[in-house]
Amino acid sequence: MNPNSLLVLSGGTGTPKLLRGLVEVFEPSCVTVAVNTAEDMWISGNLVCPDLDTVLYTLAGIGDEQRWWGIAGDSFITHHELLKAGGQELLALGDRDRAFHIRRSNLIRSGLTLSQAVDIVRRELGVMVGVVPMSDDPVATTLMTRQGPMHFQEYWIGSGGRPEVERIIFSGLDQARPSPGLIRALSASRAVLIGPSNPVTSIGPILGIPGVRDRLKDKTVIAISPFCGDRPFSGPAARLMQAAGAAPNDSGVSDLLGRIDHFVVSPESRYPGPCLRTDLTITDRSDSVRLARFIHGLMMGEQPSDRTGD
Ligand code: GDP
Ligand code: FO1
Repeated sequence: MNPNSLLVLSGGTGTPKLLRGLVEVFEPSCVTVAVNTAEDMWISGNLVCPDLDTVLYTLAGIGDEQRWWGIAGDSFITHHELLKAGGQELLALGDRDRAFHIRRSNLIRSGLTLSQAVDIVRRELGVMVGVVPMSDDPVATTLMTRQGPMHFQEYWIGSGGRPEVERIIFSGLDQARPSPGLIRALSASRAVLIGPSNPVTSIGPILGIPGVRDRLKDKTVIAISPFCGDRPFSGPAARLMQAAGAAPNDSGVSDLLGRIDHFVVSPESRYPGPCLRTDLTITDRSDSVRLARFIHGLMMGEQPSDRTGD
């Protein structure tokens, strides 16, 4: 086990924001990011992996850091032509973004696994950090709503996140195996960082892969909350946490994540358990670097003075 190696669990917004700084503070070759694939979808004949793509584009320095999806400055000519021709496309796919989907899907069609295809695209993008899908087996997030079952993207984009969610199902998760890269990182890493991602739809599937939670037992687990006080920084985390039977706050985050050695919450949080408090707002690169240094300190055994609840 390498004392400096770090496994990061990621979705497609909060954790990518943190990754910008993390790669400046940690040696890139010591970091592996395992990314949620339960929101992936085949669209217009190609596999779209929103969380994997945001992580890769962010680390390659080409991501759209306003929307936190797609490529900065991308055009949408193909998407609009398709709609004009009477076609449908649930996600607005940018032209350059689509080129990466085509490249990756062709690699998969030629017989490679998702992991192998992602690794080729990662290297082509010049990304030095390890980026791996959580699994090569398909997992799909279905939200059971009052209007019937919906794929995550149908709920979030097709219906604007409005339908009331009663239950969340991850089809295929029980049979999914961790990807080879995730298995390697679980063996090699002393510490696991659960990034500030949605604990239900982004981190939930990664921790839900049979065997993964068990492998965290001998690790130092650091978790960064996606909440600012009583509210998530963005997105549907609160509603989806309630649908998953958890309180929509840091206590619910902690319940969903399980054992955590260092739970980092915002200064405004009313979390009653042991935790560390620091500003979790990540607006620009400097916020991200500051938080990454804080995490590095925790990994090196520094005990910040603002630890409470022990
Ligand atoms: P998704 O895949 O797009 O849902 O993205 P993630 O699951 O990676 O991240 C979504 C979560 O990121 C939301 O629950 C937000 O509250 C959280 N988030 C967004 N911006 C920030 C931020 O600046 N700081 C922190 N700590 N969390 C954030
Ligand atoms: N989110 C949107 O709200 N509208 C879109 O048109 C959209 C397109 C899109 C295309 C590629 C991609 O990788 C992500 C895209 N997203 C879009 C984001 C995505 O639907 C979700 O925010 C994530 O799946 C949540 O992780």
